[in-house]
Amino acid sequence: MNRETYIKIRKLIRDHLPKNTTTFVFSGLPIRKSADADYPFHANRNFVYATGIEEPGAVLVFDPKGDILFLRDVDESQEKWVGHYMRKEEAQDICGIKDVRYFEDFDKYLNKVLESNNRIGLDMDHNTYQEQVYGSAIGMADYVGIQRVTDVTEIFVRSRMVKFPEEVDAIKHAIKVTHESILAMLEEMKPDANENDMAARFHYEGAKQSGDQMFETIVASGMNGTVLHYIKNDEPLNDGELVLLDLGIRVNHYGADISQTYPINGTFTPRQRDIYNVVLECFEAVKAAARPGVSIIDLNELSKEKLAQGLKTLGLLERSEDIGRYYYHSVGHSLGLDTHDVWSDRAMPLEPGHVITDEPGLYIAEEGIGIRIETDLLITEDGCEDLAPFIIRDADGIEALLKEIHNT
Ligand SMILES: [Mn+2]
Repeated sequence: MNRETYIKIRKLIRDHLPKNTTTFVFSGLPIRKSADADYPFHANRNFVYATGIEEPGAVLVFDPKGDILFLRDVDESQEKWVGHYMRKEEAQDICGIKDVRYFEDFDKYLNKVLESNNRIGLDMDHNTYQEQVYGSAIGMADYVGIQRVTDVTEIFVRSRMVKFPEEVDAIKHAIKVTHESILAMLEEMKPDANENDMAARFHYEGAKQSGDQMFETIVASGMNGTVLHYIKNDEPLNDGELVLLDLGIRVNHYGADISQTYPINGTFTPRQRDIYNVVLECFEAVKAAARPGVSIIDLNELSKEKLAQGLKTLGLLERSEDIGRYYYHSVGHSLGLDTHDVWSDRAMPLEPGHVITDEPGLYIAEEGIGIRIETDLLITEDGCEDLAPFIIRDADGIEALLKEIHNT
């Protein structure tokens, strides 16, 4: 996103911040993996939301006089080991904050703030695992005294739930890359190949377009498809079984969350097709119902009804209230900078600008069948927009697509 968007986002946050408060938002510090190695750094999403910057050890300050960004002090010898440290000019260019300083000036600045009567605003809902003073909200609250602190997390949550058009564009781009990567990985889908052939190809295609995994990729064939978050992805693809994909590429901080289910040999069995169609009908019903005023709980109740109805027709279920045997998650969640993005309440009515997933599924363990279909919906004034309309989901269309991909 461009710097004007980040300026807009910070203005929105600032408009909701309490008066006479100086608010600090930490990017966070890397987490130690083992010995002298850290996990790849992943900044506090509220910090990224307001800056577009993924640098560790940075602090965004909403000073009553204007925004200030502190970057970690440049360490040229460390740069030879771990790579580039962001400079002032680069940060200014990305986020549009003019007053960028290095951390060596932070103490002096903080002392000035503490001498004033201002309260301290902190985004408390993150980095609780970090103990370093100045590295985290917790450390800072300890340092300045908790009685002087106002938690501003809710302001970020409320703001992040409703997406700016530029954020929707970023999600759409991630979905496009995800779609292209799925088409490529289908070339690897054939009996006796392995789940990891497909997963590796998906990651390769995403990386070629500067993407990484929004969450751990799920390539779950046969019985594995009945485990909601199966991520081992190392079993053979068996002839006659289905493979359930739940995956998303993230590009420029925003990612997709898409699920598709395919017959490994290219053709659904009649039984698989019947169950698949129950899920697809539910998926379409949720899409038709998603609009302002409806809640995620409402959509989930609709899903349970639809799925139960379908399974009764197939003779798999007698009583609707037993649907929990075959459907045991919720039909959707908010999507944005996080896969399960911030959300205040599942009973809250949807509003234009929300982005949620539509992902019903059925998991028939006794038959080794797991099916999930998922897209990402933008709630509009009078309904919703499917952000992945180009993905083929009907059973005939899927079989035709697989024929084309495998030249059969
Ligand atoms: Mn999802």
